[in-house]
Amino acid sequence: MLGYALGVSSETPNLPRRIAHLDMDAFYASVELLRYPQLKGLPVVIGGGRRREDDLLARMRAAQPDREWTIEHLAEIPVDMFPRINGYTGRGVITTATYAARAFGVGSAMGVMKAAQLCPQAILLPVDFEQYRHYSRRFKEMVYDIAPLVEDRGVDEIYIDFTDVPGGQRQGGRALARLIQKSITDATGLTCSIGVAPNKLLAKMASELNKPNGISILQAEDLAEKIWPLACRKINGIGPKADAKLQAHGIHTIGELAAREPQWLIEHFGKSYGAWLHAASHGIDDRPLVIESEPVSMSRETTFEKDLHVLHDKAALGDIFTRLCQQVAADLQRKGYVGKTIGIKLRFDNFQSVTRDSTLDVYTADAKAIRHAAGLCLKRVEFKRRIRLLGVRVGSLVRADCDQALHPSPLKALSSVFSAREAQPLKEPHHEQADLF
Ligand code: TTP
Ligand code: MG
Ligand code: MG
Repeated sequence: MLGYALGVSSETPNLPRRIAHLDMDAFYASVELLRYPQLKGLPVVIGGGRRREDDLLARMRAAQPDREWTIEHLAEIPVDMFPRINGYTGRGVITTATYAARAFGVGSAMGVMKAAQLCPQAILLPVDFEQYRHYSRRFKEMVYDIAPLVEDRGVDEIYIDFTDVPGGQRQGGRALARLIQKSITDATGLTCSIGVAPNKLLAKMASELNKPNGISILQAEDLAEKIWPLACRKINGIGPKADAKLQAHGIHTIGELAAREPQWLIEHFGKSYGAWLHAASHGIDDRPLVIESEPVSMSRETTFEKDLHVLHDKAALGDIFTRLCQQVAADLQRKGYVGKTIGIKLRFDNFQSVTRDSTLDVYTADAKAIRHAAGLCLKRVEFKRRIRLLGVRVGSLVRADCDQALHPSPLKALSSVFSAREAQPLKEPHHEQADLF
């Protein structure tokens, strides 16, 4: 993984800096509702233990033994079969709650038993970190594809530099924020809230102003109206201790903090923290985005309107395959990346998926080189069924202008882009078929 911090990330100095903060809504709970859509709108809390998928299904099999209950039937489990929080006795803590549960005062970091007192009818689901990580990756990928300068802030939030992205300045960033929200919802079924502001500090506050599924646009001149009435704790960096001390001095809101002389703040809170409190309360923050993880891969895929046959539809498949390679190459070139792991993905009509990849000796963003390497990968697949989906991926990305990409080691430079590592042998060779597209 590459890591470097960009300075002030705008490359065009005359465009005002626009930074977005995106945070997923009730993240763990919303992911759970994707598999249990029948719980939408109900108070649900997540916590109390690790997931044991089969518990619920086992209950269903016992309750209704005359029909099949598998992982595909999760959405059909009746609501009253779900465990309620009121039977819970333990020291577990809630990770999050749906907005319906929050209406009862239930929230993150609360003991499950305390939550049970506030909202005994709430449904209690265990955590499934693997699933949350999966959706975390998915939503971040959607954003990278639209706006590549992203600072990862953990499982459900990121900062995004809107400054130079098309639409990033329009209506203060609202147009781009809408597009990102829609792309994430279309791809995952999840909603998020986005704040767009001149810097990270204000963007983070803005993203909370309109939750869930909201967009807040903040300009420097909105400070007095929208930020100063908020409690000091809303500033990311004012913790409970500092807040208690501020309160003791009669400072409750950010506006009251902003009204204090910087010298007074320095005397009471120290040189560095005092000066920072003053700057923060005036909405000043020029921290750059820390781009910790560059996109590691770019891909294009397509699901066919009808499943295609490797022989009967070979011309169509060949055309689509070439076009996907051209699209990925264009994406790489547009975003300034080159990669050297070329992969393919296929999904068959029974929904079984296969992937194959191979690593080139040199980095590339060239459509023909990608097509060639991807074609070799295809030869390693057995085609026993019709194809439903085809995808091409380029991974191991680096920036096209970095040393690695520009100056491959002399030995490796001798070998051509086309010397893709030899395909692993097939159990049953199907070369003729694969050669067809
Ligand atoms: P948050 O973004 O703080 O909360 P949220 O996404 O659940 O709700 P909101 O709509 O207000 O953003 O945290 C993201 C996830 O991190 C959350 O779904 C569960 C987990 N988490 C914990 O496990 N413990 C905690 O104390 C908090 C705050 C979050
Ligand atoms: Mg969240
Ligand atoms: Mg969050």
